[in-house]
Amino acid sequence: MTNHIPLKQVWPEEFAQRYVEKGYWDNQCFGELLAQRAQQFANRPAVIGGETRWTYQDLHQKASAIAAGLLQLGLTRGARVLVQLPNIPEFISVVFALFRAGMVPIYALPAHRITELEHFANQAPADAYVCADQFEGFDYRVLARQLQERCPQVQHIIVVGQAEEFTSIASIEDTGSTTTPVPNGVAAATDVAFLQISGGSTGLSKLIPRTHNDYIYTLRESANICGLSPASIFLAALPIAHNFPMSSPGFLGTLYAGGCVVLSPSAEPETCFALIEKHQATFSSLVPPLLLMWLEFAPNSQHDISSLKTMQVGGAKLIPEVAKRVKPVLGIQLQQVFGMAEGLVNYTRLDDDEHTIITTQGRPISPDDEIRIVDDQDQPVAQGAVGHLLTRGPYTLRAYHNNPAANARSFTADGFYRTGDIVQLTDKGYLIVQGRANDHINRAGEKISAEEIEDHLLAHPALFDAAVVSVPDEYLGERSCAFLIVKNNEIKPRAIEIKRWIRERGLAEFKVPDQVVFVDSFDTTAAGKVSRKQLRAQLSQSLQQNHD
Ligand code: OOB
Repeated sequence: MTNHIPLKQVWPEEFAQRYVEKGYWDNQCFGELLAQRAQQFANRPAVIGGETRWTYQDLHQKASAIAAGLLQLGLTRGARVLVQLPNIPEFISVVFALFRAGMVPIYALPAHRITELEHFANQAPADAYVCADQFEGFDYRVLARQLQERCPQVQHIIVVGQAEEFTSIASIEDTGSTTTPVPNGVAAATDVAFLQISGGSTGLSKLIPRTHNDYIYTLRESANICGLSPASIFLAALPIAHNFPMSSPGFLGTLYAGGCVVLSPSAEPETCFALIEKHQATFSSLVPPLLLMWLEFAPNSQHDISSLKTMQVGGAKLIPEVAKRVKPVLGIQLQQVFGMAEGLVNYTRLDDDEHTIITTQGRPISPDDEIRIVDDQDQPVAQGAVGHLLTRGPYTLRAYHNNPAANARSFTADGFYRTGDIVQLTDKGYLIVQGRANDHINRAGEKISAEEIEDHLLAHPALFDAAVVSVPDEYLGERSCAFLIVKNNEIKPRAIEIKRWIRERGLAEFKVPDQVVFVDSFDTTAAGKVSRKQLRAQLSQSLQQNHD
């Protein structure tokens, strides 16, 4: 078993000092936070999922027992644990157990498959993997076996449900409940609490280290900004491994405020409306394409969703025409959220005027979130002009985990993170997102790196070249289109074969190109060589023109 020293994310001393002095970082770790909430809200409901209902006490006891059980198993403080769980209560008990024991979860999405898991497991590197037995017809134990074969450093496989040859979470909890409890505050607040997955704008996903201090600060402020209280009931509709439903204010913000989290297995309006009515949910969060589905569904629904007061919408651009419909159709207050797993989160405020709520993506959480908007040469643009968003602050990362090449690209010399977003700053300090500088496809809030998919396409024996571009889509916001050139003398594969190829490479379903177009050449009109970026822009445009 690897002996880890706890991971740190380092801010320069003067910044760290300022963030402590201003009270942003309050030196608490997640283990202590849950213990405190269990005292304050002992018998109040904390988590509901399916037939399971846990009070704060229950959640605390389970997290304590699982933490002790994980140590019994041989994992130690600082161990890195790949967690791939759907929206089930054990997601929450397991991550709090890991926080409590000073171990570091890495959040894979339920949609990820072996190629992505292998990458995370190597990059971390991971000592253990926690998965569900099955979800939505997919057997994660099969994935666990592949992972064990490919990544022998992943020594422990822990399964929620039927474990087969692996260790069940229930047995870990049982063992742990009879052993000495782990202290609440074993982790330092300055330790990395978990590794979040980046959208992966260039190539493979990067790992984002977030500390107890910086993340708990965002929870406290998000809970305030969103008006949460112990009476708040959050319907978690999106997969909670995403940063947005995790903490903006999400399930962790809800628990921070002493509220109750209701876990939905899917974001489909039919499932969610029934759960809202049943549990009297007061708020939820959605990406724009799902909001559209909810808006279509609502007028014909028999469910009473009048308990719902606010809806956070983010992850991708919400167009004002859709934003305008939220209040009249759903009868709830819209709150736009523009955030990133790397840190910076912006919210429209509940008392902002309608125009601001509908036309902007909000303003930063913290007075110490520094925003810089620059041109291609990193020079500040005029006030109100469009440019690249750079940011630094008390909860924005200073470096990715184990990735010097990405770090060299992603930060300025003075520590600003290059978000890759093209924005405009209003004179009231609100951001309006205009687009992306780099080539990723924002497919219904899931980020896909064009380069990553191109690499997999180029491995196909019949393909000579590939360019993956984003195309505007009425429902998804953006969809992916793969332009392909076949090798001389090769027979053109069918689109369905190309899609199968990507699936069989072990990638998440959302990365399978929505559309495949074969071309004879990348007919670049510009003289000489064009960059991949220009090429993708031209191809995307050609497709749109053909459709006009
Ligand atoms: C959230 O986090 P990520 O890490 O999956 O993706 C971040 C990227 C941003 O850089 C931006 O390109 C896009 O997603 N994005 C938006 C947006 N919110 C995120 N683009 C336009 N309008 C918005 N409202 O997606 C995320 C994390 C925390 C809170 C909310 C979203």
